Amino acid sequence: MALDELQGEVDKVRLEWEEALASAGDPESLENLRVRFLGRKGKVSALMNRMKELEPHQRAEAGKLLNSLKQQVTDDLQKLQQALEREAAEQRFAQESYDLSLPGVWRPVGHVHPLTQVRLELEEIFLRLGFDVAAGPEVETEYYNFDALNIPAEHPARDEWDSFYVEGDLLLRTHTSPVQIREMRKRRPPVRIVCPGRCYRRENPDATHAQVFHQLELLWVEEGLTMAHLKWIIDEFVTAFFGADYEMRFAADYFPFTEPSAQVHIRPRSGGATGRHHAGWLEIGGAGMVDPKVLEEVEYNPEQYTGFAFGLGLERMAMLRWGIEDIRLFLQNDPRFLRQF
Ligand code: FA5
Repeated sequence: MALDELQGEVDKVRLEWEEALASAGDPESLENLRVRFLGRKGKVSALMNRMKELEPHQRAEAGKLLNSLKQQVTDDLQKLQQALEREAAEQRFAQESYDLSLPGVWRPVGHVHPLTQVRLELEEIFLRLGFDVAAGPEVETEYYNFDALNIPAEHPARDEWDSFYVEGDLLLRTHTSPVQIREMRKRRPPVRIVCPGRCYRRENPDATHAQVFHQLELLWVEEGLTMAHLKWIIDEFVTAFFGADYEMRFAADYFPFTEPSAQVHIRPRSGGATGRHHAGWLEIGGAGMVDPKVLEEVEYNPEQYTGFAFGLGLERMAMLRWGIEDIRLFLQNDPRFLRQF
């Protein structure tokens, strides 16, 4: 084959290409064209194969011819493909419309459980007042839960009808007070700790009693502490947590591990209900001066040190704050309830 013959073939294929291109109007026919011209058995490749029929000195020239054809086909294909894509996008945009007034897609995000909110807030308040946050085991020995706290063997709480026993003398702690003993054993005065945690009692559940609930224990032991300091601390935290509209008072009570002991009551200063809150005095926990027998048990000298403690029900705090009337709601994990906090 001579060079001009090849030139003729190239021109023919080019012409065919240009005609074919003019009629291609969608991605599928474009792909067919690509195969027809650039595919392994396509027209351009067929011409390339014929190079070997040329004299060697003509091959460089022939290569240029063929490459320019191949380049043109490749460029045209690419341009047409881009044009088709652009056209398709424009068509789609013309058909689609956006209603900017539609509400967005709401993605549910979890949040902190109301009881955890109360716990974190109380921890924050007591940290500011100089207390450490401590923790103790939920499975306790009778010694820490009762004996060390001066709760005698015949006390009804020690009955298996009132407490959940695990085995032997192990039980689920009925209050957070055993942490007092554990922490006093670990530290030397001054001791200032709070301990929030889960407690368990064999109760008949009702709107204000659960079998699993939370307390926050507070303990301060140092030289020269009196009931007035206890009252001051409670006042501080009631104001910090509930606001200045609340006041507190003590009512006489009995706990084996404190002497004297008191119930802590709070109420709105106005005396009436504020918002969703209750009217009248409400008990939020127990308190008192640490009994000297308890101090002796941890080898603190009761002649030198005095201390006070209190235990609050966290559910009670949350119920007061938000006007929740049934304690069982905290454990049911019903999103309709939880979403409100
Ligand atoms: C005690 O548990 C004492 N350890 C508190 C204490 C600590 C007194 C330090 C003195 C010094 P009491 O059994 O009253 O006391 O419980 C304290 C609070 O825990 C109650 O006021 C109540 O808010 C909460 N509470 C008790 N039992 C339940 C229950 N079954 N369900 C929900 N909350 C409870």
